[in-house]
Amino acid sequence: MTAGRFPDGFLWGTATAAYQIEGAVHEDGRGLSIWDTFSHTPGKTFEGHTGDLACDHYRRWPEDVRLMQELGTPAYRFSIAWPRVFPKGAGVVNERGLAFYDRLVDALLEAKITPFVTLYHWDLPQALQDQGGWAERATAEAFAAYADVVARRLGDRVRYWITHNEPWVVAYLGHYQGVHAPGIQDLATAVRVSHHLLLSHGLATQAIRAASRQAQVGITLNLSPVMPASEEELDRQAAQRFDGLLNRWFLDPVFGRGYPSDVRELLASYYEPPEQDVPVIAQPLDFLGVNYYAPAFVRGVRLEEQPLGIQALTPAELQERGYELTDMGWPVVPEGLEQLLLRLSREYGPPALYITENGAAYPDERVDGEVRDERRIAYLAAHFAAAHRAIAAGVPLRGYFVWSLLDNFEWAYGYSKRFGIVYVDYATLARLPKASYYWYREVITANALPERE
Ligand code: IFM
Repeated sequence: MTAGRFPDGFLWGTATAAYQIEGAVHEDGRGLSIWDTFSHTPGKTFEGHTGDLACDHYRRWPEDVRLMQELGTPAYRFSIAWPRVFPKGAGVVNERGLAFYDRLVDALLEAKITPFVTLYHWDLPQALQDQGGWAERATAEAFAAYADVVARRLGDRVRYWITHNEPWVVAYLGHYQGVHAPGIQDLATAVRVSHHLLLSHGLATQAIRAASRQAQVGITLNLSPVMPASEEELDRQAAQRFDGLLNRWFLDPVFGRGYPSDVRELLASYYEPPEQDVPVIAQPLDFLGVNYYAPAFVRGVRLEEQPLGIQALTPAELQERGYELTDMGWPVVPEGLEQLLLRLSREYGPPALYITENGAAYPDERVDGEVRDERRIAYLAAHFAAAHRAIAAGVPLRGYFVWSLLDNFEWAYGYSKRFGIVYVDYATLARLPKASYYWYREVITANALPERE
């Protein structure tokens, strides 16, 4: 690899998720998801925002594919809405829902864009939640049945499959902190859920492989280096614990090592995953998807005071320590990405890695018909450079998906946070490529980082 250039065939892309962009929540027989319920519950999202209309991608997808084609991205990661395929979560397949993804896949291939399909990006059918959701083992089985149907339908054209997006977020933000759907606040439930998500990953991987011989299957985890607030023992132990909960609890079983014993012990009084499931989770993977935004900075709290003994540093504290923050209050630390990729490669030896999400929210404004998002360009440039250094050091990184193609529904933050490289005017739903879109196009064309000015 020559200086600044990425390997030939490197897959540049953008990423989105169904509930965040599609809208059309009652169209073509779609059933309700837990995010419909949650976002319509007063007080749960910023100013009561919902995904009812979102970016109206369900109707405007041809324009969005055109935007990708003009960008020149060789790949696109999107998710399938389970409640479009199975409005009740299981049972009768909704043909019209499947047909939407069929058309989208065909259009992408026509535009020479390789689809990366995520099967679960947080929109569980409400009907399954009504029966206990991910806290129930039956949901893992229903997920495998859904994976089977989708893989049989699209598997002749889709090669890359991602079972889950960020199971830690689903388990902890959805079932412990309760700030995501379904809004449960119970640690024991969160741990159970994390196990059923991992089990369902294993079952779905088997189903996808049985349905399509060309399938390349992976899982996307949100991973971060964890930094202690200080060198004090209490903080260092908290960092070790959080690394266990966030990173190792998911990586270790997926890579065939079983659950890490220190975390098992920490969580034992809440839930103990059954041993017989561990080999199911450990299906050989074709790749690991990594979502990286920032490291985690934590301080220790006595376990008698708080169940996990971990407290995240606040954005104000991070700023005091000199970190630049994005609009999410997340610190900009590109070296964290390099460090993470090196660790994954060294400790887990994945056959291939993809950065399945990386990007930043900034309060973009349209001025004279342009969005000059220089800070996003700087963020991406620094992270691309970090990825480049990791590749040069031997990490098998094969592609990079920028989050996100479009500004979209940022979950509990509604439309108040903009991550897109294309600006969406929510009053008209018009799309306007930002400066970062044109900058990214240059990177892709050159397959290299632009010369420094
Ligand atoms: O918007 C989310 C996405 O759905 C999952 N990963 C993080 C993004 C930014 O918060």
